[in-house]
Amino acid sequence: MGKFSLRDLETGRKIVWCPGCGNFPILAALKRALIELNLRREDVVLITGIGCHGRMSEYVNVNTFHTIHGRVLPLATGIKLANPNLVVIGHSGDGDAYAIGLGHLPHAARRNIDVKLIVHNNMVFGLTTGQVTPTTPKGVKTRSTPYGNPENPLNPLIIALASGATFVARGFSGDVMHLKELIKEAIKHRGFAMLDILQPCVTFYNTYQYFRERIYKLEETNHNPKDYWEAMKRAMEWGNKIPIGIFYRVEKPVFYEEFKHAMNPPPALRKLSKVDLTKLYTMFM
Ligand SMILES: Cc1ncc(C[n+]2csc(CCOP(=O)(O)OP(=O)(O)O)c2C)c(N)n1
Ligand code: SF4
Ligand SMILES: [Mg+2]
Repeated sequence: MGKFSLRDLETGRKIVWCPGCGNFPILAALKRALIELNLRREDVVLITGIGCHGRMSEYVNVNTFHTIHGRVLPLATGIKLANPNLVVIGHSGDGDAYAIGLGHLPHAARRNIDVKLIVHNNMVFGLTTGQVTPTTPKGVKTRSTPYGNPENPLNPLIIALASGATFVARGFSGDVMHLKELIKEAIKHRGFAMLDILQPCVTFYNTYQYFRERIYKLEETNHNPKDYWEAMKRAMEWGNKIPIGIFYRVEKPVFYEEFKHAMNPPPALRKLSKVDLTKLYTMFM
């Protein structure tokens, strides 16, 4: 039995996502994962970016921060470094994480900041009514590419792997139980974890059927998540078959262990009585 129930996680806020949106299973999977991990609600911090996915912070009754567009990772980094006892989970969109916020991803990965980045990858800007993003497949007609997207999409898993991420996974909104397990594994991982979720936007880019016909699970193959080059190879696979599951998972020292001189104790855990502000005051006098 967890330390809180599904009812404790309710906020009472009206859910405004379109009926059938792929965000619903992500919300359900996250709540179940938090309960099954037996965490304390006060230890969980949920940070969201701007977009339809951003509503997550209004629908889960834990510590939340709805930040500005693209800045989920800087905020998550600051919170985790201030208090490493917290479980810091960022929810971002493909626009949020891979367009305006892309600069932050390689750095969080290479530093092995112990935060989780869960990307609701619906391959469009959902909230602003369906424009092209860096993950929209080539040729797809969107609100901003009425003749078809002329660009090649980027591959977020390859970026995470190439940058040194220690946990890289992909889930699908159409399989909520599998998704719940992936979220649990990402949260349990000690280090930077990126979970990209194929999240159909039923209003502007409904990919449910497309993915249902193509996805397969890595754990049902002989895939070894400790093998970096095997992970890279699987991450490149995109066509008639699309893998989901854990691509890569290894243990490495996390950032605050490498940064001990500034983290002893971490800022949020320092005794306020020991802080001498005299020098700071005199600077401004
Ligand atoms: C700095 C800034 N630029 C642009 C916007 C406008 N804007 C709001 S949501 C959004 C796109 C969101 O797309 P995504 O991150 O994929 O989230 P989704 O709505 O698909 O969940 C944009 C461009 C903004 N809010 N702030
Ligand atoms: S616009 Fe798309 S992503 Fe946004 S709530 Fe509607 S279906 Fe979901
Ligand atoms: Mg999006």
